Amino acid sequence: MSSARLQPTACAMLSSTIKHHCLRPVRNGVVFSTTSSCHRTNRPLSISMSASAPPTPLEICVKASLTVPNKLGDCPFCQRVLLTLEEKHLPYDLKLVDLANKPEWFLKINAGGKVPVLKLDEKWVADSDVITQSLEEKYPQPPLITPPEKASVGSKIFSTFIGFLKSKDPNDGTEQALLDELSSFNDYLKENGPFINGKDVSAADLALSPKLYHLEIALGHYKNWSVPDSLPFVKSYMKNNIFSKDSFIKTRALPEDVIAGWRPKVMS
Ligand SMILES: N[C@@H](CCC(=O)N[C@@H](CS)C(=O)NCC(=O)O)C(=O)O
Repeated sequence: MSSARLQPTACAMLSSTIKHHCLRPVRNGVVFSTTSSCHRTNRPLSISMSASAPPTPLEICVKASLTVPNKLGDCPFCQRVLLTLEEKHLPYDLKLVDLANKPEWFLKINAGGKVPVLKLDEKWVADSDVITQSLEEKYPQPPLITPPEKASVGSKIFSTFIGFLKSKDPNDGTEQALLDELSSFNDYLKENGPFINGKDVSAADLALSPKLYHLEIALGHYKNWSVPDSLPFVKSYMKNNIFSKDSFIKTRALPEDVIAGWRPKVMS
């Protein structure tokens, strides 16, 4: 176990409550501990905490970086939950888990051995679908609900991306399958954007956007491929609407980790 030293400079500009959270000590089995608000230097406390924010930061186990010690790793499901916490202005403590060598304390919390896992009401909750749903119920403000009829928009992009990424045969149709999904998404955004539910970000964007980030980095690296210019709404959604959001920048994985994370799948 190692610990990351937190820089108190940014924290010092926040309230004493937040400052206390920023300087929380590293605990048993926890590689790194920080809170959601540590990096925000210019937000008044009244905005950075929701009305019903928990009295102490929510504990969340996430994947650790494969390439840099004490850094958040490349799990899109973890980023989805972190984005939800950020968008709801909920403070949290990250527990970085080395998935190649899962510690005992983590397997005790979650025998399934997968991240993310979030502690809510003294219970550890697994699976990003369940976690984000539970957060919405417990902390409804600001609401991030995507209407059911829009909730599955773009939901086939990730599987078709993986199919193309793993493909060794350029003529097997996997690239076209991905292009078809991206093209439908482009048409959808053109009619309904800029976000999946219109003008505001919602849960469906927070589920899809980490996957698009993986797509961009992994296909760029392993296939020298990028989203074509013929899909301007998808390109703009990624670059201007999502990837440039504060919450996204703060919770994204390092590109080196995304590349390292997909390597076994590409090589298999
Ligand atoms: N359906 C789960 C998937 C989570 C998942 O696959 N997490 C991966 C990391 S990206 C994991 O923990 N893998 C470790 C393992 O399978 O042993 C969710 O949405 O949370």
